[in-house]
Amino acid sequence: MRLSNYFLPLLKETPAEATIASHQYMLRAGMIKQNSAGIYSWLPLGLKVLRNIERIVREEQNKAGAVEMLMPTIQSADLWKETGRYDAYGPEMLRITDRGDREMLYGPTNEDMITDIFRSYVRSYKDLPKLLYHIQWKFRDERRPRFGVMRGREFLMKDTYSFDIDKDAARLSYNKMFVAYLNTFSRLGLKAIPVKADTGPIGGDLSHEFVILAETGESEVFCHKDLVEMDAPGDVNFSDDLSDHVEARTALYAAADEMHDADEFAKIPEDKQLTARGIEVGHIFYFGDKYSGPMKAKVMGPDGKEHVVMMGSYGVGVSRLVGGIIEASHDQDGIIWPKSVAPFGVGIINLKSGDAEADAACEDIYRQLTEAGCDPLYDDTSDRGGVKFSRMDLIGLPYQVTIGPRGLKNGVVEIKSRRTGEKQELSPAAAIVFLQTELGS
Ligand code: 5CA
Repeated sequence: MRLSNYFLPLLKETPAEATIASHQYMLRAGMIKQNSAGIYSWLPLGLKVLRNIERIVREEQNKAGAVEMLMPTIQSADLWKETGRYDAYGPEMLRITDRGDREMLYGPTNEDMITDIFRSYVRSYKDLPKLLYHIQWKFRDERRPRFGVMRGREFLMKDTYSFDIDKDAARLSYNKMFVAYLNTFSRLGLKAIPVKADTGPIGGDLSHEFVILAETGESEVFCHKDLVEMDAPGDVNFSDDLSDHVEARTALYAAADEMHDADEFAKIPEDKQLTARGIEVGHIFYFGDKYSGPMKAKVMGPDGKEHVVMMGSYGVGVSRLVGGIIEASHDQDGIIWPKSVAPFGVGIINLKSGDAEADAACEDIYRQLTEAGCDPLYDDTSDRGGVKFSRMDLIGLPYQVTIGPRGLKNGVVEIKSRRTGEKQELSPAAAIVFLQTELGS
């Protein structure tokens, strides 16, 4: 992409309403624009990151055996009346009436609807287990939308729903999602800790939140320090019993503030006690027959009898993750994207636009990096070098290649790593090989 052709509306000043780094940088880097409280347009740079996160979340869901579909944003109130949630949900639900005076709502979540879909088609235990998911916009009329996309009113969520014949089988589905979440967050460059959590309006008696540690997090977490050091399981066979991976983590104390038990926490050796702020990026629930019971979602079991299916649901805050990743990875100059989600792989800085030799060298590298799959953003504008450098630092691409007449005279260009600040001079050909290797493309 040529910057001259792109739409990157940067802000010079930090907007007063933004109090945390991710919100400030997302506005300044032209990633989002607020349209009304907690409702944002995703500008091109922001959308690229959102789509990259979505892709990784999707790939890990598919690996775990979940099947993608898409449910609508607008739902009929009827299903929610069947489960009793229409009244229970409260003012967070945006209620709408259509022209025929029918009660509708903008979905804050989809348990009721997916249970209806399931009961319409599935009749036998032979079709279980089933894991279905979608990635869809949700609306919650939050009392205090804040911190940009972290607590929005309209936000993008990946929500998966599991259906099993009994509680033991449902636990296996829960474990699959538990492991898939650890792998997902690790690919996003995050250390996410599973902590025991309250189930709120989703319900059920078993639930874990996945939190990333950040000073600006909205929840307080208490946990064993070893949890922070544990690597994600990585390559596993999802048809295996994954309980070892889950138990290795749940054996260590970890709780969000509303589930915290000070006496249990005190039993951890003092040097291993960690109290920190965290951002909830995922939340998984087992709630058995809470929805399948009242909605009569039943299948025929191997015993020839009807069984109410046992269910769970599993959410990832896809749009919240954009902010969460920035909270975990930035410095005073701007964002530092992990390679896996960066909006572009590398920025090309032409130090002397208009100079025939510099222009030709930039065009050449731009073409070769594009062909090599490095997704370059070429700053071909006539701005000063200093402006170009600080712009690239702000938007946080993993690498910058700087090309100017002086280097070209010596046959070199300069590559800078945004994360380490390390610079090296290489021939243009070596620079392309280096970037292609680093960016894994
Ligand atoms: N149906 C269940 C799981 S599928 C559910 O809705 N769970 S949830 O309420 O915990 O939401 C799932 C995830 O969505 C949360 O972990 C969080 O990362 C994200 N999320 C929730 N509310 C917001 C919000 N107002 N703004 C941005 N992200 C949110």
